[in-house]
This record gives sequence, C-alpha cells and structure tokens, in this order.
Amino acid sequence: TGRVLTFGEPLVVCVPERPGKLSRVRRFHTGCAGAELNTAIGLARLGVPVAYLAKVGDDPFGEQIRRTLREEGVADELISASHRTQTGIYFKQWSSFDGRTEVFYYRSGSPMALEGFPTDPAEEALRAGDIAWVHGTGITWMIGEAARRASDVLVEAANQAGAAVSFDINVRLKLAPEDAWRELLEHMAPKATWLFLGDSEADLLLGTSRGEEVLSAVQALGFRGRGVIVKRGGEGAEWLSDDGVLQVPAWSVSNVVDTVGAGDGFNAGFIAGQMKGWSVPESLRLGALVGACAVTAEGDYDGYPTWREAMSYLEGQGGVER
Ligand code: KDG
Repeated sequence: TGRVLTFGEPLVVCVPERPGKLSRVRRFHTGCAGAELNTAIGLARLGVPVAYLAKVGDDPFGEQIRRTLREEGVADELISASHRTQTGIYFKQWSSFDGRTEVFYYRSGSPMALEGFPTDPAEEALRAGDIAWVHGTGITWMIGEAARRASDVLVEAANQAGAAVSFDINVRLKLAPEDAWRELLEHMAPKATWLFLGDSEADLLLGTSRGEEVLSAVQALGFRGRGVIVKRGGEGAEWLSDDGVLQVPAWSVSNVVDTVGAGDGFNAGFIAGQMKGWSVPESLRLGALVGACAVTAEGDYDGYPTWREAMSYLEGQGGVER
C-alpha cells in the first residue's frame, strides 16, 4: 500500500486570453503544467496518495509550481531547486480557425534538462516499499542527457523493488525527431508494467495502431508487462494483453475546449483505478472519464474531477457537461 510517484519536468504555461496568433496576443493567464505534474494532480484529486519528483528553478515560477502542488494535495518533498537555471515555460496558441492548440516551449537549459534530478530519496522509498507505482513519460528522457540518466536509474530501482512502472511515450516532435522516439520505445518496452500510447503515436512509431499488431510489435521489443493501453481520443481506449483486446468507449463531451492534458488525465484515472484495486476495464473507464473532463477546460488539469465528481459521473454513466 505505497504511494504513486510521478516524475518529470514541471513548466509554467501561459494561456492566451483568446484565439489567434501568439505574435499578436497581448494577455495571458498562467498556470502550471507538465505531463507528469498533471497526472500527479489528477491522482491527488481522486484521493490517491501521490508524490511528485522534479527539479524546478529557484525562482518565482518554481515557487508557483510548489504552491500549486501543495494546494492540490501532491507531496512535494522530492522536489529540489536548481540555483543555476530557470523553470521552463510554455505557451499555448489557439488557432482561431480550427480550434487546434499549438505549443511553444521555452525550456532548453531548464533545471531538469541541465541537471537531471536527484534519485536517492526515491530509491530509498522504493526499497522501503513506500512507493507502489512509478509513472513517467518519454518527455523526461528527451529533454537532456542528465534527465535521461536519472530517469533510467529511477526506473531500474522501481523494477528492482517490484513497483509497477507505467510509461507513456508522449511523443513531442518539437523535442526530438521520430527515430529518437522509436529508440526510446524500444528502450522502455522491457521495463514497463503498463505502456501507454496514443493511436497516432502507435502509427508513427510502429507503423500500425491496430490492437493485435501493436501488441505483437511491442512484445517483439521485449514488453512483458500487464498490458498496453492505446488511447484513441474521442474513440475511447483499448487494453491489449495476451487475453486479447478490450475496448472502452469515450465519454461524450458537449464542448471541447482544449485537449492538452487529456492523456495525462486518462493516465491518472487509470492508475487511480488500479491503486484502488479496480479491474482493468473499470480503471480504463475512470481514465476515459478524467480525459473527457480534461477537455472541457483550458488549463492542462483544470477540468480533472475530484473523486466525488468522478463517482457521480460514473453512477450517471452519461456524457460530461460543465
Ligand atoms: O500533456 C501536456 C503536456 O504536453 C504539457 O503540460 C507540457 O509537459 C509538457 C510537454 O513537455 O509537452
């Protein structure tokens, strides 16, 4: 009965007040972001004990991130500060035309890219059995060598300790080219208990997003975990395992505002279900629900539900309206 640990780089996000070219936007509001921070917040809202491992800058944005995590109930004692460099930032741009979100990063030379993150306290907690599940995404392997090394050490320690490891490839072509992501998938396949990927990521890296084919492709890379979860956005999700392919539908959402953060929310819902001892299909359904809630709001995690909200939606079984 340990906690969940997520690790990755937190960013501050600047969200434009209205759609249009970033070069013309005058007003923004800020929030916190980062795929693994989002997942940690999603878990905390669902009442799952969770800690977040990261490095921020010794600056006001680092402070904003820590304060937000505390407010959300995420344990922050594994967060350290770099005195050499600043917290990373990213900007969203909403297209006024097709509603798509584009992302612009200001994160090269960020604390984790440059210095990685300390793994000793987390390794100790793993050995002590205080961490039952470790969750990371490919982004952390791609921001810099130091972060990659630390991520490998942490995952190795989790494997050694027998903790579950979930890995979401989370392809960001602005961080590294396609081949590098393919190599990363090969590198991580043998180490993950759960492998998450989006259908377009499967197409890009494996040349297919068909359930059986994805499973045999990752098994050929050495995957021996409990399952591969393919996320299909508005089309739901699939669990691929030796028992076959199990599909869960998406929730219908009346007003899609911003899809950034939906996949991270999905992961939070799934992990929460598993931590509560739910079956895989039930956990997937909770994942799909958190993903649906995420797209109803602008910030990465603003739409994520609390446990009570999630339960009332699950009981109602309907669409998500806000
Ligand atoms: O999944 C949402 C993330 O993409 C966003 O929060 C920023 O972590 C981020 C990244 O590196 O893209």
